[in-house]
Amino acid sequence: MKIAIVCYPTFGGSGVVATELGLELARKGHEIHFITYRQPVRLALLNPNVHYHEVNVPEYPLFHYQPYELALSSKLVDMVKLHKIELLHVHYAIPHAYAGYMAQQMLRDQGIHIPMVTTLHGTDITLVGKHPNYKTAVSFSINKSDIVTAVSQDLKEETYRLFDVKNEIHVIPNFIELEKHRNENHIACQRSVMAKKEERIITHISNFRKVKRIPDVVKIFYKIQQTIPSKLMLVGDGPERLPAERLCEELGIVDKVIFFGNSNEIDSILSYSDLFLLPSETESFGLAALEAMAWSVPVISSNTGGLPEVNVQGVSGYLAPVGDIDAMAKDAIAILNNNETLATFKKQALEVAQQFDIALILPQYEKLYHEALRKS
Ligand code: GMT
Repeated sequence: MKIAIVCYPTFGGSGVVATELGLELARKGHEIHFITYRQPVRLALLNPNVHYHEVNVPEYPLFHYQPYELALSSKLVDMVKLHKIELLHVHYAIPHAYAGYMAQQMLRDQGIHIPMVTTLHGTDITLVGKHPNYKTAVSFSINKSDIVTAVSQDLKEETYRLFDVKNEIHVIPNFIELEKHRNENHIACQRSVMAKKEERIITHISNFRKVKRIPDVVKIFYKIQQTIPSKLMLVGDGPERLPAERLCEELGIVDKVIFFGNSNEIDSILSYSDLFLLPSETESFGLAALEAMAWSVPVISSNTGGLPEVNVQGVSGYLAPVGDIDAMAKDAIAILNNNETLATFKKQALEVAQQFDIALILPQYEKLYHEALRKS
């Protein structure tokens, strides 16, 4: 099948999922065309079935806002015609589903019928999409999609609750490529760079936005390190990073926290981690938690959104209400306190992650692609 994948090329979860999905589809013999404004961070163009087409938005002083949707929909039309693409898979409703619908209409005018699959990732629904300024267009583009998927049952329910959506929403959870985690060659940096032998390594990875509750991450760690010799690895960058650095200073734990910024060493860091913290305000899935679990790292998270569908209470880790720093620190200490308990949780975290292996998830997308092609 020839498939165009539209996504955000950044470190965000939706871009990562879209890229890994495209790469795996290409490995299975599909021809994949990534269409976006920059080469996606996890995209290595070493596969003859993978193509990347950049969307350029020419700057013009008249425009206060440069019209990305316009450029994207034009690019989609051109690439569909040039490469005989059969299906559009857009990740993140705003503005991708909207631009995809426009491309479909332009192509229809030229006698080309191409179906569109839209995958909802979370913030396009729960944070940004529900804003009154976007809601009408988001509802419209979801309803106009031939197939709609959501990355968790919770996100599906939220979409029906917040929008006037008539379509069926199929739940296809995010996935992990477990083979990769068995390949030791990925481990580049040394554990000794992060912590002493006797110290536990605690990690958080995100885009450092308000929704991730970074101060909670720091405060939970502050409590943990009072009982357990440990270090905190903070990976990622965003508006909450600077306040977090200040908070570490205030709490006197600067020497126990490493800020990595946006790193390509995520696999190495996770491979040495003993615990992952994700106390988010909301999280439609929590891909970072799943990535940690795939490296046998137990998770302490909030019990919000789709997180309980990924992190299983008392099995892969523990969940607590948003903002309950004391409970999260107490649960973390319970896991880290002795080697046997930690080993049990590590083993269980991996077992839960195995249920999200890409080999189980990919066929679910392929099935829906065939359904979309039949419909169009
Ligand atoms: O978490 C973010 O702020 C990034 C955002 C995105 O769109 O890339 O992540 C969302 O999609 C991920 C992939 O499906 C999910 O794992 C995240 O839970 C979701 N984020 C939120 O719902 C806050």
